[in-house]
Amino acid sequence: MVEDRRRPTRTDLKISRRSRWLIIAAVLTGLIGAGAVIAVTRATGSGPADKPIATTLDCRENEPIARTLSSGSTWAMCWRIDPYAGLTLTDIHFTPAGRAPVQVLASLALGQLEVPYDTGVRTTEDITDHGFGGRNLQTLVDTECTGELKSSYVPNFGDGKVGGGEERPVLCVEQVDTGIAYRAQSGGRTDVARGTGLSLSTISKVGWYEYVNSYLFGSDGSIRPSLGATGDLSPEDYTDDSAQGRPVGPGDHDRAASHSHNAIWRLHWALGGRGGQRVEQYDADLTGRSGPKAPQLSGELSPVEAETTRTVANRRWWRVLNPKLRNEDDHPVSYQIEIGDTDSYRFTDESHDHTEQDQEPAYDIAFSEYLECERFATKNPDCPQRSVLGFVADRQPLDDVVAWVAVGFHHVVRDEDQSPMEMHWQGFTLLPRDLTAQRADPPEARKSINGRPR
Ligand SMILES: [Cu+2]
Repeated sequence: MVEDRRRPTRTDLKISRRSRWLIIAAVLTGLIGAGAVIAVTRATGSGPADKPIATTLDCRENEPIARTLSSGSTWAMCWRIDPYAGLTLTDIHFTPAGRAPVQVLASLALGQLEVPYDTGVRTTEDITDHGFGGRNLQTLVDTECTGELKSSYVPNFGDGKVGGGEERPVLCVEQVDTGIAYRAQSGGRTDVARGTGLSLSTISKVGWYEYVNSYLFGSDGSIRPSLGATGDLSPEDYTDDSAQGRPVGPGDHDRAASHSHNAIWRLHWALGGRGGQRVEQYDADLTGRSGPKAPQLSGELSPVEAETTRTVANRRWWRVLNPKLRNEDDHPVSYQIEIGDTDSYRFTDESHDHTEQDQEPAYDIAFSEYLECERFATKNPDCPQRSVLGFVADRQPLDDVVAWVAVGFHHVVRDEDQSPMEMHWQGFTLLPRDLTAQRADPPEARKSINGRPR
């Protein structure tokens, strides 16, 4: 992807990636005690707002997860292990401090993970061909998780109709420090607070790679899905071509092939409940005019009314809203989808003849109308359409919205990838936009500030 198409605001994602990497690396290498970086995890249901929302959740397979974070706000949801998608979160609710719960998503999971090598000799579709569940889903131990391990029944093969299965600890639930949430100094006083986040993660080993499938739910209502990759480089994928790999051995020897980790997440929206969801795209651009001190920009939201695919651009983001659900300022409640750092891609399954048009990235985000069988972005079985491009082809109007967020990472191998590989991360951010009329947890001295201060 060319540089000017990248979104400029990647700080949040980078910080969360780095801090998570530090935490995982430090814990795995035993350099720090668990308490040094990570706050003590509260038991499920112990927070003041946990009980009401958690007890209303009708979770079919496992007990609900609920945590009240530093802001006094609560996240609550159900979880299960899908044989293919792996960790699948459903009925995701956010309860801002002192307010009523708001459903955000009906479900959230990986929709595909493809790893094509630059040599063109190999590609794997890890979700549909191998699966993040089943035996690929790893049993976790305390060194991998400083919080609480949760068990689920995991079939050994497919849906478990044959071959049996086992109840195993596979989900790590941690409460993590997310740094300074806010700081404001004026009139001789300083208001400052740190934030916490609820981190849910599993590990799946597919071939030589081991993936950390992670979701971070922030005290600010944010959600950060991310995928970390470690394990080992594929010993079968080395090349003599210097344009398709980098040497990891001494001198110019042993060129490990470059490759891509093309991930896509499936987000079934349910802001205030399923249906009645609307999508908008925001774009801002220079007007060509200038004020006395700076160039003038013009930005606007435009409706995305029918199924479609879109690509990232500078100063572009999307939001899903429920026009009937309003905050105390009478603004519609929405969530913003921020795609940060990505190497845009086209799934190999969508590029059969490798024509010039085939080489263009297909999309960075797609919006489709919910259909139960449309679960995977490519190689989708038992459905009229095989892939996202097929799902959106008939341009149905959007109401029960599924967003497909594609984030690619082109992995040019370095010496540090041996061995095991340093963790590399890819992901994106969902931010609440106008869910509450102010931040969920204003300090006492700031509670009166809602609009231009008089
Ligand atoms: Cu890689």
